[in-house]
Amino acid sequence: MEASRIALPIGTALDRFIKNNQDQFQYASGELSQLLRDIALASKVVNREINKAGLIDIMGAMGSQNSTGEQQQKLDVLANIRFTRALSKGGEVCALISEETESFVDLNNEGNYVIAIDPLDGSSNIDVNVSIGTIFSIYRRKSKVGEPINEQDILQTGEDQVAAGYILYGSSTMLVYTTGHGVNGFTYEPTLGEYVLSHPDMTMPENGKIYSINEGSANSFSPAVNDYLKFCKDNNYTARYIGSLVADFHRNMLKGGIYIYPATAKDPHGKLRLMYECNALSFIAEQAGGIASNGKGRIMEIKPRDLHQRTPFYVGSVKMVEKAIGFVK
Ligand code: P6P
Repeated sequence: MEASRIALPIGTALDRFIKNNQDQFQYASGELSQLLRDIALASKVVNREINKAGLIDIMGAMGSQNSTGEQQQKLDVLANIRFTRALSKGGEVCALISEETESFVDLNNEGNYVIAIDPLDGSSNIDVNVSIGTIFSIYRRKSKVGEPINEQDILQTGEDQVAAGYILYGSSTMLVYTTGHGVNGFTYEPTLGEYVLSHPDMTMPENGKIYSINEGSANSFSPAVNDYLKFCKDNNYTARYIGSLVADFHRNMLKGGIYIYPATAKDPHGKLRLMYECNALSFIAEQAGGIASNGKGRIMEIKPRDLHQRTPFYVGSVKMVEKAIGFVK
């Protein structure tokens, strides 16, 4: 039985919130707290660079590709450097999995955590000033400190996450995370340089009328997916698709809804990546009372085979995801 928590007031600084909730965490030695601070610090630097992207020459493509063959935007590379540097200096992370690097990065320190991160998701939206995000999952190292990093450290199932979160660089910048005790949202106050509690104990509405999918690919959706989309239209649902996963997910967290990226002709296993996109958002969704599925079962039960493995993704309000899975299963 969890000790009753004294609810912290809106406006509580992130550092204070982390400290007050540190004892909830099974490894309460403060390491995870430091790791969350390291992520928050890096996000403030990335946020600053995003906010001035239009003013200095960091917009546009690098002319290089990332590990999954996608065009790297300059801010993708900058964000990856910033998070890698902050996590390496923080000393709590021994290995890092990133969309931007082919293999895992051994940070050569004695940290007890492994992080999987998409440093800047939706980066193709940077040049058109649409919200983008950072997504991260945190795992406990399985191997002993001093032993080499091994596959058991790197390819962990979503159920093994000890924390997960996202940063949304939108009309305001928000950090939303869970350590398995509910979900809390913090809004960045730039004049203070602080994240402050703005959305305590976030819960995803059980139902909703917003569906989020790229219908431009409908010709290659399965008949079952198209049958579900017809159900949505017949029931006067609203279509909302920003094309930036964190932004679409966050809206559904607040208003209720479903986000779907199914298998398509171009991406027969789905486009989104299990390790650094879907697992983190699935942990958050479930902690907020939602559901996350690959169309057959829980995302968080998928045993990863590869760092950059893709999966179909159905995530959002319980009633909506259950309905959609009823069509596709
Ligand atoms: P499409 C961005 O590249 C991303 O990974 C997600 O942020 C977004 O939801 C999705 O891909 C958009 O993909 O194929 O609809 O352009």
